[in-house]
Amino acid sequence: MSEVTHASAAELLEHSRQWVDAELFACALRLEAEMPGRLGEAVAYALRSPGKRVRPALLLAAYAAAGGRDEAIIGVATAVEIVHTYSLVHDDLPCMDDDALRRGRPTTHIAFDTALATRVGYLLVPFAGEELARSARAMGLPDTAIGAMAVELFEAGGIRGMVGGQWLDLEAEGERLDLQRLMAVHRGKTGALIRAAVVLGGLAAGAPPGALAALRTYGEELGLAFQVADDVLDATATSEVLGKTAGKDAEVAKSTYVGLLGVEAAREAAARHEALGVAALQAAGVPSEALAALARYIVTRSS
Ligand code: GRG
Repeated sequence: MSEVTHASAAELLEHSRQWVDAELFACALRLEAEMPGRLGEAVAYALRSPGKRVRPALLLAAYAAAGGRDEAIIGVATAVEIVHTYSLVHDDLPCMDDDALRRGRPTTHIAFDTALATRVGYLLVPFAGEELARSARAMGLPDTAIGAMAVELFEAGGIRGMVGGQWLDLEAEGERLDLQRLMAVHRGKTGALIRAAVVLGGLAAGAPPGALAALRTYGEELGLAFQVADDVLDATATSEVLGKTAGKDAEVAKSTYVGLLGVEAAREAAARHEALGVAALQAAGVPSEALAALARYIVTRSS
């Protein structure tokens, strides 16, 4: 596996994008062959949509920081991106955020239809599980490690993570949440999968308990920072730059960091979470310029 500890965030993301895109496109081809017709086309459309690939980049950097060197790790990173892809397809559905634009293209239910987009999401979840297990086995990881990785990913995707956070978020529309409740939404909806990406990198590399705990703290802090930065971008950037509809939070009166604190204080909050995450790694002696660079990118990104 190529060395990633000294690269800039832009290089890390480009490396991750090229590597994970090749895997995602291969998955899309396989699924299209297995499911001829509109369903196969819709799954492939979702898998091929051009994201930033932040979660795979975090996973690859955490894996390298914990001493991992096996190239089959890309399959584990792809599994996390597939769970993320499902969440975007479902998040955009009319029964959730009801959005027509994602990653600069029509959302899956607009390009196809709502029933197909719903099925695409449901198909992608077990497919991510297969991808995770297949890659972890190819790496020769013991069943205990594979089990721990599966629990990490699917708990993060479930009621104690992404589904739970999204649920709270949808229920709270039009309501003014205090900072504590808003943090719980952000930690679940967005933070849990980002934390899982980082922890999976550590688990796959066989990181010792202290390093794993530090990676978990880093993932937790950066997951929160990611959504705070997202709140700022929703309020300050254009749809063209974001590739998704900007200004949506204000439109549906969603509680956000920007709504509660204002843009500047929200930016400062994101930077505080970045600092806490990076400090946890330093305190545990986990050396990673790559994870520090990605943390900086997460809070300063423009899309
Ligand atoms: C059953 C209630 C229920 C929920 C289903 C759909 C869902 C689970 C959860 C939605 C989670 C979600 C989409 C959270 C937003 C996370 C977020 C900030 C996404 C944008 O991530 P980026 O910027 O996007 O990394 P790209 O496009 O670059 O991959």
